[in-house]
Amino acid sequence: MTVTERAACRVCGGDLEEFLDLGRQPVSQSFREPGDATPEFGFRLAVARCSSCTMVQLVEAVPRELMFHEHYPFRSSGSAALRDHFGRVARRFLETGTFIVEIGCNDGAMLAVVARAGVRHVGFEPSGQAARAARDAGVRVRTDFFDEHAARALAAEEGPADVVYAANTMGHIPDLPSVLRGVDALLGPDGVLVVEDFYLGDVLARTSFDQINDEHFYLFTAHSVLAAGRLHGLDLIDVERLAVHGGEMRFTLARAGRHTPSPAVAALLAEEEERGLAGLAALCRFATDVARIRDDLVATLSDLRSRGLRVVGYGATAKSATVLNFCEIGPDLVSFICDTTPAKQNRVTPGRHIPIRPATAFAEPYPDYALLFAWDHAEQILAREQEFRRAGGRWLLYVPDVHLL
Ligand code: DWN
Ligand code: SAH
Ligand code: ZN
Repeated sequence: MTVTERAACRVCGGDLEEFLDLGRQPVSQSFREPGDATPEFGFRLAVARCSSCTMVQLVEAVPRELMFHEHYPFRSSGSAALRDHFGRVARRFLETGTFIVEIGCNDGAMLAVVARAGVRHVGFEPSGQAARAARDAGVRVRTDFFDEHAARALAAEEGPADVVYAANTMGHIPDLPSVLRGVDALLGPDGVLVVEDFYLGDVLARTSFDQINDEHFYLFTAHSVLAAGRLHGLDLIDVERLAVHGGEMRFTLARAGRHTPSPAVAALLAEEEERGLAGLAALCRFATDVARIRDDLVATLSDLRSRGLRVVGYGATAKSATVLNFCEIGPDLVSFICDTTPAKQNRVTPGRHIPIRPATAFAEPYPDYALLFAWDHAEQILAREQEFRRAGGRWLLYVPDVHLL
Protein backbone atom coordinates (compact mmCIF):
# COMPACT_ATOMS: atom_id res chain seq x y z
CA MET A 1 0.00 0.00 0.00
CA THR A 2 1.31 3.44 -0.88
CA VAL A 3 -0.15 6.85 -0.17
CA THR A 4 -0.67 8.49 -3.55
CA GLU A 5 0.31 12.11 -3.45
CA ARG A 6 -0.76 13.02 -6.98
CA ALA A 7 -4.44 12.28 -6.59
CA ALA A 8 -6.95 13.33 -3.97
CA CYS A 9 -10.39 11.84 -3.37
CA ARG A 10 -12.74 13.07 -6.10
CA VAL A 11 -15.63 13.10 -3.64
CA CYS A 12 -14.25 14.88 -0.57
CA GLY A 13 -10.65 15.88 -1.35
CA GLY A 14 -9.26 13.47 1.28
CA ASP A 15 -6.07 11.38 1.00
CA LEU A 16 -6.07 8.28 -1.20
CA GLU A 17 -4.52 5.00 -0.08
CA GLU A 18 -3.76 2.80 -3.09
CA PHE A 19 -4.26 -0.94 -2.55
CA LEU A 20 -4.39 -2.55 -6.02
CA ASP A 21 -2.52 -2.04 -9.29
CA LEU A 22 -4.02 -3.85 -12.31
CA GLY A 23 -1.33 -2.57 -14.63
CA ARG A 24 -1.52 -0.72 -17.89
CA GLN A 25 -4.94 -1.03 -19.49
CA PRO A 26 -6.66 0.16 -22.66
CA VAL A 27 -10.15 1.66 -22.92
CA SER A 28 -12.08 -1.53 -22.11
CA GLN A 29 -14.63 -1.30 -24.92
CA SER A 30 -12.41 0.14 -27.67
CA PHE A 31 -12.73 -2.91 -29.91
CA ARG A 32 -10.43 -2.40 -32.91
CA GLU A 33 -10.36 -3.28 -36.57
CA PRO A 34 -7.97 -6.21 -37.11
CA GLY A 35 -4.60 -4.94 -38.32
CA ASP A 36 -5.20 -1.40 -37.03
CA ALA A 37 -1.68 -0.29 -36.14
CA THR A 38 -2.52 3.13 -34.65
CA PRO A 39 -1.30 3.49 -31.05
CA GLU A 40 -3.79 2.54 -28.34
CA PHE A 41 -4.61 4.78 -25.42
CA GLY A 42 -3.36 3.32 -22.15
CA PHE A 43 -3.67 4.22 -18.50
CA ARG A 44 -2.68 2.75 -15.14
CA LEU A 45 -5.64 0.91 -13.62
CA ALA A 46 -4.99 1.38 -9.92
CA VAL A 47 -7.52 1.42 -7.11
CA ALA A 48 -7.45 3.42 -3.88
CA ARG A 49 -9.56 4.12 -0.82
CA CYS A 50 -10.19 7.56 0.63
CA SER A 51 -9.05 7.72 4.22
CA SER A 52 -11.75 10.32 5.01
CA CYS A 53 -15.01 9.35 3.26
CA THR A 54 -13.99 5.67 2.56
CA MET A 55 -14.92 5.92 -1.14
CA VAL A 56 -13.07 3.32 -3.24
CA GLN A 57 -12.06 4.82 -6.58
CA LEU A 58 -9.59 4.65 -9.44
CA VAL A 59 -6.43 6.68 -9.13
CA GLU A 60 -6.45 7.74 -12.80
CA ALA A 61 -9.56 8.76 -14.73
CA VAL A 62 -9.87 8.16 -18.49
CA PRO A 63 -11.35 11.17 -20.37
CA ARG A 64 -15.08 10.49 -20.71
CA GLU A 65 -15.18 11.10 -24.48
CA LEU A 66 -12.72 8.22 -25.00
CA MET A 67 -15.16 5.80 -23.38
CA PHE A 68 -18.62 7.13 -24.26
CA HIS A 69 -18.95 8.20 -27.87
CA GLU A 70 -20.86 7.50 -31.09
CA HIS A 71 -19.75 3.84 -31.23
CA TYR A 72 -19.96 2.79 -27.54
CA PRO A 73 -21.01 -0.84 -28.09
CA PHE A 74 -22.78 -2.01 -24.90
CA ARG A 75 -26.58 -2.38 -25.16
CA SER A 76 -28.78 -2.97 -22.12
CA SER A 77 -31.38 -4.76 -24.22
CA GLY A 78 -28.84 -7.41 -25.26
CA SER A 79 -29.79 -9.59 -22.29
CA ALA A 80 -33.27 -10.95 -21.58
CA ALA A 81 -32.66 -10.73 -17.83
CA LEU A 82 -31.77 -7.04 -18.09
CA ARG A 83 -34.83 -6.30 -20.25
CA ASP A 84 -37.04 -7.90 -17.60
CA HIS A 85 -35.28 -6.03 -14.82
CA PHE A 86 -35.67 -2.62 -16.46
CA GLY A 87 -39.33 -3.34 -17.21
CA ARG A 88 -39.89 -3.98 -13.48
CA VAL A 89 -38.00 -0.81 -12.54
CA ALA A 90 -40.10 1.27 -14.93
CA ARG A 91 -43.38 -0.11 -13.60
CA ARG A 92 -42.27 0.72 -10.07
CA PHE A 93 -41.43 4.33 -11.02
CA LEU A 94 -44.76 4.67 -12.85
CA GLU A 95 -46.61 4.07 -9.57
CA THR A 96 -45.50 7.45 -8.21
CA GLY A 97 -43.50 9.43 -10.76
CA THR A 98 -44.85 12.05 -13.13
CA PHE A 99 -41.43 13.24 -14.34
CA ILE A 100 -38.68 10.65 -14.54
CA VAL A 101 -35.08 11.42 -15.51
CA GLU A 102 -32.53 8.74 -16.35
CA ILE A 103 -28.76 9.21 -16.39
CA GLY A 104 -27.20 6.81 -18.93
CA CYS A 105 -30.41 5.50 -20.49
CA ASN A 106 -28.43 3.63 -23.17
CA ASP A 107 -30.86 2.04 -25.69
CA GLY A 108 -33.92 2.90 -23.60
CA ALA A 109 -34.44 -0.49 -21.94
CA MET A 110 -36.09 1.27 -18.95
CA LEU A 111 -37.42 4.57 -20.36
CA ALA A 112 -39.14 3.00 -23.38
CA VAL A 113 -41.58 1.41 -20.92
CA VAL A 114 -42.16 4.82 -19.30
CA ALA A 115 -42.64 6.37 -22.74
CA ARG A 116 -45.22 3.74 -23.72
CA ALA A 117 -47.15 4.57 -20.53
CA GLY A 118 -47.25 8.21 -21.67
CA VAL A 119 -45.36 9.53 -18.63
CA ARG A 120 -43.07 12.55 -18.96
CA HIS A 121 -39.38 11.66 -18.92
CA VAL A 122 -35.93 12.58 -20.23
CA GLY A 123 -32.93 10.31 -20.74
CA PHE A 124 -29.32 11.51 -20.86
CA GLU A 125 -27.16 9.36 -23.12
CA PRO A 126 -23.89 10.67 -24.55
CA SER A 127 -23.20 7.62 -26.72
CA GLY A 128 -24.69 8.48 -30.12
CA GLN A 129 -25.84 5.12 -31.47
CA ALA A 130 -27.23 4.02 -28.11
CA ALA A 131 -29.11 7.34 -27.83
CA ARG A 132 -30.57 6.86 -31.31
CA ALA A 133 -31.74 3.35 -30.40
CA ALA A 134 -33.55 4.85 -27.39
CA ARG A 135 -35.08 7.58 -29.55
CA ASP A 136 -36.28 4.94 -32.03
CA ALA A 137 -37.97 3.22 -29.08
CA GLY A 138 -39.94 6.41 -28.34
CA VAL A 139 -37.71 7.85 -25.59
CA ARG A 140 -37.01 11.61 -25.23
CA VAL A 141 -33.22 11.63 -25.20
CA ARG A 142 -30.59 14.30 -24.73
CA THR A 143 -27.42 13.07 -26.42
CA ASP A 144 -25.31 14.54 -23.65
CA PHE A 145 -23.41 13.82 -20.47
CA PHE A 146 -25.39 14.49 -17.30
CA ASP A 147 -23.56 16.91 -15.02
CA GLU A 148 -24.40 19.98 -12.98
CA HIS A 149 -24.64 22.20 -16.05
CA ALA A 150 -26.95 19.85 -17.99
CA ALA A 151 -29.11 19.26 -14.91
CA ARG A 152 -29.60 22.98 -14.27
CA ALA A 153 -30.59 23.51 -17.89
CA LEU A 154 -33.14 20.69 -17.70
CA ALA A 155 -34.56 21.92 -14.37
CA ALA A 156 -35.01 25.42 -15.86
CA GLU A 157 -36.85 24.04 -18.89
CA GLU A 158 -38.92 21.24 -17.37
CA GLY A 159 -39.13 21.79 -13.62
CA PRO A 160 -38.43 19.35 -10.79
CA ALA A 161 -38.08 15.58 -11.23
CA ASP A 162 -39.80 12.95 -9.05
CA VAL A 163 -37.22 10.31 -9.84
CA VAL A 164 -33.64 10.53 -11.03
CA TYR A 165 -32.40 7.06 -11.96
CA ALA A 166 -28.91 5.86 -12.82
CA ALA A 167 -28.20 2.16 -13.46
CA ASN A 168 -24.60 1.13 -13.96
CA THR A 169 -23.74 4.75 -14.65
CA MET A 170 -23.23 6.70 -11.39
CA GLY A 171 -20.03 4.78 -10.68
CA HIS A 172 -18.87 5.60 -14.24
CA ILE A 173 -18.65 9.35 -13.60
CA PRO A 174 -15.46 10.55 -11.86
CA ASP A 175 -16.95 14.00 -11.25
CA LEU A 176 -19.55 12.61 -8.85
CA PRO A 177 -19.83 15.95 -6.98
CA SER A 178 -20.97 17.62 -10.21
CA VAL A 179 -23.64 14.92 -10.69
CA LEU A 180 -24.84 15.29 -7.10
CA ARG A 181 -25.00 19.08 -7.39
CA GLY A 182 -27.01 18.52 -10.57
CA VAL A 183 -29.37 16.14 -8.77
CA ASP A 184 -29.75 18.75 -6.03
CA ALA A 185 -30.76 21.31 -8.67
CA LEU A 186 -33.20 18.96 -10.40
CA LEU A 187 -34.90 16.86 -7.74
CA GLY A 188 -38.29 17.90 -6.37
CA PRO A 189 -38.64 18.28 -2.56
CA ASP A 190 -39.82 14.67 -2.10
CA GLY A 191 -38.07 13.22 -5.14
CA VAL A 192 -35.70 10.26 -5.01
CA LEU A 193 -32.33 9.49 -6.56
CA VAL A 194 -32.16 5.77 -7.35
CA VAL A 195 -28.70 4.36 -8.07
CA GLU A 196 -28.11 0.78 -9.14
CA ASP A 197 -24.50 -0.28 -9.32
CA PHE A 198 -22.22 -3.12 -8.51
CA TYR A 199 -21.25 -3.31 -4.87
CA LEU A 200 -17.81 -3.42 -3.30
CA GLY A 201 -19.03 -6.05 -0.83
CA ASP A 202 -19.83 -8.41 -3.73
CA VAL A 203 -16.58 -7.66 -5.57
CA LEU A 204 -14.64 -8.59 -2.43
CA ALA A 205 -16.77 -11.65 -1.66
CA ARG A 206 -16.29 -13.00 -5.21
CA THR A 207 -12.87 -11.53 -5.94
CA SER A 208 -14.44 -10.26 -9.17
CA PHE A 209 -11.56 -7.92 -9.98
CA ASP A 210 -12.73 -7.82 -13.61
CA GLN A 211 -15.49 -5.44 -12.56
CA ILE A 212 -12.75 -2.88 -12.13
CA ASN A 213 -12.04 -1.11 -15.41
CA ASP A 214 -11.85 2.36 -16.97
CA GLU A 215 -15.65 2.74 -16.85
CA HIS A 216 -16.07 1.60 -13.27
CA PHE A 217 -14.46 4.53 -11.52
CA TYR A 218 -16.16 4.03 -8.14
CA LEU A 219 -16.92 0.87 -6.15
CA PHE A 220 -19.71 1.82 -3.77
CA THR A 221 -20.60 0.74 -0.25
CA ALA A 222 -23.43 2.00 1.94
CA HIS A 223 -20.76 3.83 3.95
CA SER A 224 -19.30 5.66 0.97
CA VAL A 225 -22.64 6.44 -0.70
CA LEU A 226 -23.95 7.80 2.60
CA ALA A 227 -20.87 10.02 2.96
CA ALA A 228 -21.04 11.29 -0.64
CA GLY A 229 -24.78 12.01 -0.39
CA ARG A 230 -24.42 13.93 2.88
CA LEU A 231 -21.90 16.31 1.30
CA HIS A 232 -24.75 17.36 -1.03
CA GLY A 233 -27.75 17.39 1.29
CA LEU A 234 -28.91 13.88 0.41
CA ASP A 235 -29.66 11.04 2.82
CA LEU A 236 -29.38 7.33 2.05
CA ILE A 237 -32.94 6.11 2.72
CA ASP A 238 -32.93 2.57 1.31
CA VAL A 239 -30.69 -0.22 0.04
CA GLU A 240 -31.84 -3.34 -1.81
CA ARG A 241 -29.93 -6.26 -3.27
CA LEU A 242 -30.53 -6.96 -6.95
CA ALA A 243 -29.95 -10.13 -8.94
CA VAL A 244 -28.81 -8.48 -12.20
CA HIS A 245 -25.18 -8.76 -13.38
CA GLY A 246 -24.65 -11.55 -10.86
CA GLY A 247 -25.64 -9.29 -7.93
CA GLU A 248 -25.83 -5.51 -7.51
CA MET A 249 -27.08 -2.95 -4.99
CA ARG A 250 -29.82 -0.35 -5.34
CA PHE A 251 -29.16 2.78 -3.25
CA THR A 252 -32.07 5.22 -2.84
CA LEU A 253 -31.29 8.76 -1.71
CA ALA A 254 -33.56 11.70 -0.93
CA ARG A 255 -33.31 15.23 0.43
CA ALA A 256 -32.23 15.12 4.06
CA GLY A 257 -35.15 14.83 6.48
CA ARG A 258 -37.89 14.21 3.88
CA HIS A 259 -38.13 10.39 4.15
CA THR A 260 -37.61 7.99 7.05
CA PRO A 261 -34.69 5.65 6.20
CA SER A 262 -35.58 1.96 5.91
CA PRO A 263 -34.08 -0.37 8.57
CA ALA A 264 -32.18 -2.02 5.69
CA VAL A 265 -29.76 0.95 5.65
CA ALA A 266 -28.66 0.51 9.27
CA ALA A 267 -28.49 -3.26 8.74
CA LEU A 268 -26.18 -2.93 5.73
CA LEU A 269 -23.99 -0.36 7.49
CA ALA A 270 -23.64 -2.78 10.42
CA GLU A 271 -22.84 -5.65 8.07
CA GLU A 272 -20.16 -3.54 6.39
CA GLU A 273 -18.65 -2.71 9.80
CA GLU A 274 -18.54 -6.39 10.65
CA ARG A 275 -16.89 -7.31 7.34
CA GLY A 276 -14.42 -4.43 7.60
CA LEU A 277 -15.59 -3.05 4.25
CA ALA A 278 -14.94 0.55 5.17
CA GLY A 279 -11.37 -0.22 6.20
CA LEU A 280 -8.17 -1.06 4.36
CA ALA A 281 -7.35 -4.59 5.59
CA ALA A 282 -10.13 -6.29 3.57
CA LEU A 283 -8.99 -4.40 0.47
CA CYS A 284 -5.39 -5.54 0.91
CA ARG A 285 -6.56 -9.17 1.29
CA PHE A 286 -8.55 -8.74 -1.94
CA ALA A 287 -5.39 -7.55 -3.74
CA THR A 288 -3.57 -10.71 -2.60
CA ASP A 289 -6.46 -12.89 -3.86
CA VAL A 290 -6.40 -11.12 -7.24
CA ALA A 291 -2.71 -11.93 -7.74
CA ARG A 292 -3.41 -15.59 -6.89
CA ILE A 293 -6.27 -15.80 -9.43
CA ARG A 294 -4.04 -14.30 -12.13
CA ASP A 295 -1.33 -16.88 -11.48
CA ASP A 296 -3.86 -19.76 -11.42
CA LEU A 297 -5.58 -18.65 -14.61
CA VAL A 298 -2.36 -18.21 -16.57
CA ALA A 299 -1.06 -21.58 -15.30
CA THR A 300 -4.33 -23.32 -16.27
CA LEU A 301 -4.44 -21.80 -19.77
CA SER A 302 -0.76 -22.55 -20.36
CA ASP A 303 -1.30 -26.16 -19.28
CA LEU A 304 -4.27 -26.57 -21.66
CA ARG A 305 -2.22 -25.14 -24.51
CA SER A 306 0.69 -27.47 -23.81
CA ARG A 307 -1.78 -30.39 -23.97
CA GLY A 308 -2.99 -29.23 -27.40
CA LEU A 309 -6.48 -28.30 -26.12
CA ARG A 310 -8.41 -25.40 -27.62
CA VAL A 311 -9.81 -22.59 -25.45
CA VAL A 312 -12.33 -20.02 -26.68
CA GLY A 313 -13.66 -17.02 -24.72
CA TYR A 314 -17.40 -16.43 -24.26
CA GLY A 315 -18.57 -12.78 -24.07
CA ALA A 316 -16.30 -9.91 -25.18
CA THR A 317 -17.21 -8.03 -22.03
CA ALA A 318 -15.68 -4.82 -20.72
CA LYS A 319 -14.68 -7.03 -17.79
CA SER A 320 -12.58 -9.25 -20.09
CA ALA A 321 -10.25 -6.34 -20.91
CA THR A 322 -9.11 -6.16 -17.28
CA VAL A 323 -8.49 -9.92 -17.11
CA LEU A 324 -6.72 -10.22 -20.47
CA ASN A 325 -4.46 -7.20 -20.02
CA PHE A 326 -3.67 -7.77 -16.33
CA CYS A 327 -2.90 -11.47 -16.93
CA GLU A 328 -1.27 -10.79 -20.33
CA ILE A 329 -3.44 -13.36 -22.08
CA GLY A 330 -3.42 -13.17 -25.88
CA PRO A 331 -4.63 -15.23 -28.89
CA ASP A 332 -2.01 -17.91 -28.16
CA LEU A 333 -3.97 -18.87 -25.03
CA VAL A 334 -7.54 -17.89 -26.01
CA SER A 335 -7.97 -18.28 -29.76
CA PHE A 336 -11.05 -16.08 -30.13
CA ILE A 337 -14.01 -14.72 -28.15
CA CYS A 338 -17.58 -15.15 -29.33
CA ASP A 339 -20.20 -12.48 -28.67
CA THR A 340 -23.73 -11.72 -29.86
CA THR A 341 -23.10 -7.95 -30.20
CA PRO A 342 -22.78 -7.07 -33.92
CA ALA A 343 -20.64 -3.97 -33.16
CA LYS A 344 -18.01 -6.14 -31.46
CA GLN A 345 -17.91 -8.94 -34.03
CA ASN A 346 -15.00 -9.18 -36.49
CA ARG A 347 -13.02 -6.75 -34.36
CA VAL A 348 -10.25 -7.53 -31.89
CA THR A 349 -10.11 -6.91 -28.15
CA PRO A 350 -8.29 -3.79 -26.92
CA GLY A 351 -4.70 -4.35 -25.82
CA ARG A 352 -4.34 -8.08 -26.40
CA HIS A 353 -6.00 -8.19 -29.85
CA ILE A 354 -7.98 -11.42 -29.53
CA PRO A 355 -10.41 -11.78 -32.46
CA ILE A 356 -14.15 -11.53 -31.71
CA ARG A 357 -16.53 -13.78 -33.66
CA PRO A 358 -20.31 -14.13 -33.77
CA ALA A 359 -21.92 -16.49 -31.26
CA THR A 360 -22.48 -19.05 -34.03
CA ALA A 361 -18.69 -19.54 -34.33
CA PHE A 362 -18.73 -21.21 -30.92
CA ALA A 363 -20.04 -24.50 -32.34
CA GLU A 364 -17.89 -24.55 -35.51
CA PRO A 365 -16.55 -26.84 -34.04
CA TYR A 366 -16.91 -26.61 -30.26
CA PRO A 367 -13.65 -25.86 -28.41
CA ASP A 368 -12.41 -28.12 -25.60
CA TYR A 369 -12.80 -25.34 -23.02
CA ALA A 370 -14.81 -22.11 -22.93
CA LEU A 371 -13.57 -19.29 -20.71
CA LEU A 372 -16.71 -17.52 -19.50
CA PHE A 373 -16.04 -13.78 -19.44
CA ALA A 374 -19.80 -13.00 -19.29
CA TRP A 375 -20.10 -14.87 -15.97
CA ASP A 376 -22.77 -12.41 -14.84
CA HIS A 377 -25.05 -13.97 -17.49
CA ALA A 378 -24.03 -17.56 -16.71
CA GLU A 379 -27.56 -18.84 -16.18
CA GLN A 380 -28.79 -17.63 -19.57
CA ILE A 381 -25.66 -18.72 -21.43
CA LEU A 382 -25.36 -22.18 -19.88
CA ALA A 383 -29.02 -22.83 -20.62
CA ARG A 384 -28.54 -21.86 -24.25
CA GLU A 385 -25.27 -23.76 -24.73
CA GLN A 386 -26.24 -27.12 -23.23
CA GLU A 387 -25.06 -28.89 -26.39
CA PHE A 388 -21.48 -27.73 -25.71
CA ARG A 389 -21.29 -29.78 -22.54
CA ARG A 390 -23.02 -32.74 -24.14
CA ALA A 391 -20.30 -32.63 -26.80
CA GLY A 392 -17.68 -32.95 -24.03
CA GLY A 393 -16.80 -29.25 -23.62
CA ARG A 394 -16.03 -27.71 -20.22
CA TRP A 395 -16.68 -24.21 -18.87
CA LEU A 396 -13.70 -22.48 -17.26
CA LEU A 397 -14.40 -19.67 -14.77
CA TYR A 398 -12.11 -17.38 -12.76
CA VAL A 399 -14.76 -16.00 -10.36
CA PRO A 400 -14.63 -16.49 -7.35
CA ASP A 401 -11.54 -18.56 -8.19
CA VAL A 402 -10.25 -20.53 -11.17
CA HIS A 403 -12.50 -23.59 -11.55
CA LEU A 404 -14.25 -25.84 -14.04
CA LEU A 405 -18.01 -26.32 -14.15
O1 DWN B 1 -21.55 -1.29 -16.20
C1 DWN B 1 -21.49 -1.74 -17.32
C2 DWN B 1 -22.28 -2.93 -17.63
C3 DWN B 1 -23.71 -2.71 -17.34
O2 DWN B 1 -22.12 -3.32 -18.95
C4 DWN B 1 -20.68 -1.13 -18.38
N1 DWN B 1 -19.57 -0.44 -17.81
C5 DWN B 1 -20.20 -2.01 -19.46
C6 DWN B 1 -20.85 -3.33 -19.54
O3 DWN B 1 -20.02 -4.29 -18.91
P1 DWN B 1 -19.74 -5.72 -19.57
O4 DWN B 1 -19.34 -5.57 -20.98
O5 DWN B 1 -18.80 -6.42 -18.67
O6 DWN B 1 -21.25 -6.29 -19.49
P2 DWN B 1 -21.91 -7.66 -19.70
O7 DWN B 1 -23.36 -7.45 -19.53
O8 DWN B 1 -21.31 -8.74 -18.86
O9 DWN B 1 -21.61 -8.04 -21.22
C7 DWN B 1 -22.06 -9.24 -21.74
C8 DWN B 1 -21.47 -9.47 -23.11
O10 DWN B 1 -21.69 -10.82 -23.47
C9 DWN B 1 -22.11 -8.61 -24.19
O11 DWN B 1 -21.13 -8.22 -25.14
C10 DWN B 1 -23.11 -9.55 -24.84
C11 DWN B 1 -22.44 -10.90 -24.66
N2 DWN B 1 -23.40 -11.99 -24.53
C12 DWN B 1 -23.33 -13.06 -25.41
O12 DWN B 1 -22.48 -13.08 -26.30
N3 DWN B 1 -24.23 -14.07 -25.28
C13 DWN B 1 -24.32 -11.95 -23.53
C14 DWN B 1 -25.23 -12.95 -23.38
C15 DWN B 1 -26.27 -12.90 -22.28
C16 DWN B 1 -25.20 -14.06 -24.31
O13 DWN B 1 -25.99 -14.99 -24.22
N1 SAH C 1 -28.14 2.15 -17.75
C1 SAH C 1 -27.78 1.11 -18.70
C2 SAH C 1 -26.44 1.39 -19.38
C3 SAH C 1 -25.22 1.20 -18.54
S1 SAH C 1 -23.71 1.46 -19.45
C4 SAH C 1 -27.76 -0.24 -18.04
O1 SAH C 1 -27.74 -0.32 -16.81
O2 SAH C 1 -27.72 -1.24 -18.75
C5 SAH C 1 -23.33 3.11 -18.96
C6 SAH C 1 -24.03 4.15 -19.82
O3 SAH C 1 -23.85 5.43 -19.24
C7 SAH C 1 -23.50 4.23 -21.25
O4 SAH C 1 -24.55 4.10 -22.16
C8 SAH C 1 -22.82 5.60 -21.29
O5 SAH C 1 -22.86 6.19 -22.56
C9 SAH C 1 -23.60 6.38 -20.26
N2 SAH C 1 -22.91 7.49 -19.59
C10 SAH C 1 -21.61 7.59 -19.23
N3 SAH C 1 -21.38 8.77 -18.61
C11 SAH C 1 -22.53 9.43 -18.56
C12 SAH C 1 -22.94 10.70 -18.05
N4 SAH C 1 -22.08 11.53 -17.46
N5 SAH C 1 -24.24 11.05 -18.18
C13 SAH C 1 -25.12 10.23 -18.78
N6 SAH C 1 -24.80 9.02 -19.28
C14 SAH C 1 -23.52 8.62 -19.18
ZN1 ZN D 1 -13.18 11.05 0.17
